[in-house]
Amino acid sequence: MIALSSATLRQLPPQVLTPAYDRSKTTPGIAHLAVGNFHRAHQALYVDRVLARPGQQDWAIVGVGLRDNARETRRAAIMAEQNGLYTLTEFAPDNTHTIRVLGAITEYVQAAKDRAAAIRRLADPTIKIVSLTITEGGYYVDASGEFMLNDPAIAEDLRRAVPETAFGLVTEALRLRRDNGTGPFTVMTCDNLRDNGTVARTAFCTFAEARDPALGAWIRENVTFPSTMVDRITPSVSEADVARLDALSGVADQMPLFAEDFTQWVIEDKFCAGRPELEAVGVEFTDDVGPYEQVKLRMLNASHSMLALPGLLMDYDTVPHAMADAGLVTLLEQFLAQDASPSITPPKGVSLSDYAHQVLHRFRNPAVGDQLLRIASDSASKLPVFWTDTVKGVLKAGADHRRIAFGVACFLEYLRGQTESQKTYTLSEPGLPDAARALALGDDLATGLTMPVFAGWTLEQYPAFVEDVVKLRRSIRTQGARQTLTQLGL
Ligand code: CS2
Repeated sequence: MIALSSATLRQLPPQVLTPAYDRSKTTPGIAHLAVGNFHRAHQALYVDRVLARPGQQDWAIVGVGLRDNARETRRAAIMAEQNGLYTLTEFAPDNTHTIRVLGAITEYVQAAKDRAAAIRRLADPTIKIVSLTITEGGYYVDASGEFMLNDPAIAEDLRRAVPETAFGLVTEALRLRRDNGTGPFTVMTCDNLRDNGTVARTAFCTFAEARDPALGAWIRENVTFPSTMVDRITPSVSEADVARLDALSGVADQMPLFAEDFTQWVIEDKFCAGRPELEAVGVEFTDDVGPYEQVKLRMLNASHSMLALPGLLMDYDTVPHAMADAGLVTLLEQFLAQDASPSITPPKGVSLSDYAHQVLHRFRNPAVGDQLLRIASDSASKLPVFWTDTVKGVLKAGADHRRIAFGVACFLEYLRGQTESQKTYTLSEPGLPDAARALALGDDLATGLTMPVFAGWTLEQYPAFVEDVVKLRRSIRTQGARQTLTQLGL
């Protein structure tokens, strides 16, 4: 197999598509913070396409790794060895696939190695957009929409001379830009949050104001924070996947990735320092991302969680495996049609029943084999984003709340880390402090509902719902999630 780097790019097997532009003639105009699989399979693909268009060579990406751990060091080393190149294999539901080498990330900076240098890199006048995927829980904005200035991680970063968080790096880079007269860059969030541009604006501006009021005011005045809706199912990549993907491509890529063939990106057209011609490569620009985002978060992401939490308890491992369970499919079909849809105002021309159908079709894609554990991870940060509006709508309307009560019961039981056949799994709940998790694990099955996850759900007004969640939890503990789901009689 042939190793992947700029030197071998023209010698790769014919089934592998390669960048249709000369990478040496491009310069980064975008800096992306936190270069995970999703960014590499989504934004970097659109940028790869745009770089091949006339006059668009100034929009390559400099990736910025924020974490300070062995995984990040390895990522940076591979990025260097492979000159930022990697393969993306896109699988259609009929198992046909396309393999391409993406070349959009032409430079990689491991911020932890030299934070001041990373700040200077962002401050370079050629950078027009700083985009980010720092996860749903990464914005430190609470249920009432306030940035958590008192959170220890934030409070500490505010005191550091050279900060370490995304907020700190961006604030200090913008200070240099203001002082040098370079002007602002756009800060573009690509995380799954409701009204993500506003959340990003709140987070970055509040942080900056707390650090330096005058700078904060300048940022509020000059920087734009477009909202975005991003969509592409991108599973985690195991060692076995690496071997499988490399065998398929014939390329010895140390960090290959795969995704479904579906992709969508809708962006609010609000760029204070210009933007690439992304509309030419499939991105939709709009004045109001809200309706797109409602549909995506409350249908796709919400039903992903609605599948993953019970699915894990029922001993399934991947989405397509769980989708072979008729009980779970009925749960999702009804959740989408009866619980989520009634409170959604879709964009013009979008049919919610078609969308629901398409979501289930995407979940069935056998080649993607997305992991339930990946989807369940950080549920404490995701559920407030994905489920809150639906739950509030159902409860307020006095509608049938069985499915959401079951989903909530499964979430609380999932926190115990054990399937119904007593197999254990490793939880990844960075947004859930131990004290909050303890609330879910005690003998009083109602106290779990007092966790911050449910803030704003006004559950105290719905005792019948609370009672049902408790009953369902008891049932899951004694009879298992599968039996409990059957007894729901959906
Ligand atoms: C998933 C998302 O992690 C999750 O909760 O629902 O990663 C999902 O796959 C993407 O948002 C799809 O666009």
